Amino acid sequence: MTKPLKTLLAAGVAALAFSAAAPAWAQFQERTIRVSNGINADHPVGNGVTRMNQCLAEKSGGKMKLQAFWGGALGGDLQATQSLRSGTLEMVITSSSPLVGILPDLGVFDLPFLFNSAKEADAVLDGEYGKYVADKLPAVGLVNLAYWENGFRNLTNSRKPVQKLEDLQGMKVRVMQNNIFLDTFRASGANAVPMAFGEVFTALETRAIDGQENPFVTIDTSKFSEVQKYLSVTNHAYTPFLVLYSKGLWDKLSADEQKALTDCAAIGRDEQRKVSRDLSAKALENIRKAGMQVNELAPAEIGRMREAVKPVYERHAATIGAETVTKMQEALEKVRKQ
Ligand code: TF8
Repeated sequence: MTKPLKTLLAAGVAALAFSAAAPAWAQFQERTIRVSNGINADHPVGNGVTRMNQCLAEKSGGKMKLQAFWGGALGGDLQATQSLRSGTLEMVITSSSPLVGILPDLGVFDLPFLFNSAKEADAVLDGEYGKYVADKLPAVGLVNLAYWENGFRNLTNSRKPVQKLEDLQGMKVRVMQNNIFLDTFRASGANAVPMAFGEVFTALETRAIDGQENPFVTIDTSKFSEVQKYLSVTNHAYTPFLVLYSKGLWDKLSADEQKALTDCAAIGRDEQRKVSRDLSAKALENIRKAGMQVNELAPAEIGRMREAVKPVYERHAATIGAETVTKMQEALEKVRKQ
């Protein structure tokens, strides 16, 4: 090959490479996307955000960045979500439960003992049903990028081990600001007190309340073991995290930017769930080491609890939306057959 031809070819290759890369990145602007979190940075959500950030850097040529805020620094779950709706904040990673006032259909995830396993939850949330619920969010000013994991919830308190339904009698248990959780705990005989997550530690410390319920990892990373003595493994509900974007601000993004965010939220999700599940046993160990007394419940006692809260399904079907509940039941049946 002659020298000029070689140079010409090299230039051609470079131009091709440039033309392949440039239009893609040209669709991205320099953006710092603020993400609000109610939990602390050492929660598996931190791993998910880091992974999502790496992915965004690759796809946007370093132009799009997530800037995470932890421990409710930008407000609690509900408050931060309202900021998304008014377009003053880009993102929040929040439990769906405090948002039922915004979209009642989200209450479907709060029904007690709904999912039997993480596998079931993944299949329903990542499948058609998850999309069916997510498709309702733009109408209320929100876009859900993915479902991440908070996890199966368990009960802690400062009074006694909860071994059976009767032990809950009169116990002052904080619940999320959510009518289904409120009803579930009332139906179990507890004195349920709705409260924002940010106030829980102090309320436990001052003994304004006796207990609360959250997944192991959240109990551990929120240091509830410093102010709680007993942990009872109830697995009474599974809460997903929604990875939400402000609809108003979403509409200002290019199609490529939107796609990068959606794709990277799914990649972040896989990492987040993996870490959440790997860490769950470790979190329980930490809780024990911190001096909490842990008890499992006899299957028969869990059965009695399930029975006691069954009417909650009936009572809330209308507020959640009959179709949303029926479709969930169908989705679960399908998953359970597989
Ligand atoms: C709750 C939730 C919260 C999470 C966290 C703020 O009990 O489980 O812990 O939504 O991200 O309020």
